[in-house]
Amino acid sequence: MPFYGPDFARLQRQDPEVARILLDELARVRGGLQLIASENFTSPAVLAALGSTLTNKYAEGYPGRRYHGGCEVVDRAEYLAIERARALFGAEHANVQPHSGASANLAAYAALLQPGDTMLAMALEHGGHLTHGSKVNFSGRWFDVVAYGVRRDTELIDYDEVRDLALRHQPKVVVCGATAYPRLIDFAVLRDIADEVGAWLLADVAHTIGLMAGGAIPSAVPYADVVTFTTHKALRGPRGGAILCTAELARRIDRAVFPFVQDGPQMHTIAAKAVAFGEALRPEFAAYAAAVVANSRALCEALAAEGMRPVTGGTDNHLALFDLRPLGVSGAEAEHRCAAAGITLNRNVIPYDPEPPSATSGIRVGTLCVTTQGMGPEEMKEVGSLVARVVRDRESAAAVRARVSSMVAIHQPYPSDL
Ligand code: DSN
Repeated sequence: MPFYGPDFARLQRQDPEVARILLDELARVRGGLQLIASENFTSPAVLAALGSTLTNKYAEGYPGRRYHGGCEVVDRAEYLAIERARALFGAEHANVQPHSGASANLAAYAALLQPGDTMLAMALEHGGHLTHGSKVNFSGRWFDVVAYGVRRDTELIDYDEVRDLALRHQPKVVVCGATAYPRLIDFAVLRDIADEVGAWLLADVAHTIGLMAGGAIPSAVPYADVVTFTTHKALRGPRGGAILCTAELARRIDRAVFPFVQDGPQMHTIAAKAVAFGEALRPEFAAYAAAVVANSRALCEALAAEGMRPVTGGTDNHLALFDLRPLGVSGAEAEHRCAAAGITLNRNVIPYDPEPPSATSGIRVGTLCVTTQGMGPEEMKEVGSLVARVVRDRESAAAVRARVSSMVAIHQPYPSDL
């Protein structure tokens, strides 16, 4: 049976143009190495839920309290997703309706802040996220944002600076979580800081929630009032967001998601989130999360051995950030050279980067995809040397691509006999 299932033949007959795009994308991921730190490969079971008739159902409101009729079946999917999320993270309350991480953050801010209120969050250029107060995002336009960063010498979060800024600016919310920070975040210290100034602590752990679910790194849930996350990164679920919070904030969060920020939830995605949470509750997922971190360390060491400087000196999670200035190649050029060899990664600003985001001095790599494909530390050593070879020498792209093809041929994300 072809991977996309029996209905794929119908799509090919009806709309060959779209069918071609689906096949070409499958061929792209099958033919190369995916090192984007925020991507993963969902299971066929998650894809099956996503491709289901639940996409048709309008279900504004919450299970048992809908504004549309006929929700008795989809209610079961949402109850299941909520219960599994609560069990997985030991959370008092879960909202599984946010369409994305950005929607989850928008709802969390709406629950805790009024426009013009002050929030303290990590600067985008030091590893934070667009929705943590960037000037080009709603969060930076609607709130009075005070940014903290990392120290120049250690490239680690400067918790003394966070405390000083909190005492000086008295934020209503302290935001933590990052998209390009390779180390653990000390949620206990941030909890203390938030308590000192009477602020809420919001942890946006979109990148690391799957590692927390698998027990590979400490969880933010016991410390934060609100935890936002995406379900498609380390958690390996469908594209989407979710929010965990204390019982005290449950009603505020629910009302912020619906009706304030969103209307009809995507019930097919919620069913797929339930599938992913169910997968993450299994013991195999803990093994996956541990393997992701082991692979990340191995890849980081391999690239460091090739002369790339790891920001902070290493990694504790699924990603690593490298300063390429020792090699004399910009992040953008490295991204381009890797792409020519079938290796997908992204350029990334490094802390105190003298280059603009369009060029950058760095790259970010992650091991979520390659670990799902079954690669281990030995393969990471080779991946590190292939990346370094093509970054140094663009003429080696064809040779590197050939080796990449052989590696992924025996570690296919989606075998064709599914
Ligand atoms: N910032 C994106 C990334 O980490 O790739 C996710 O929102």
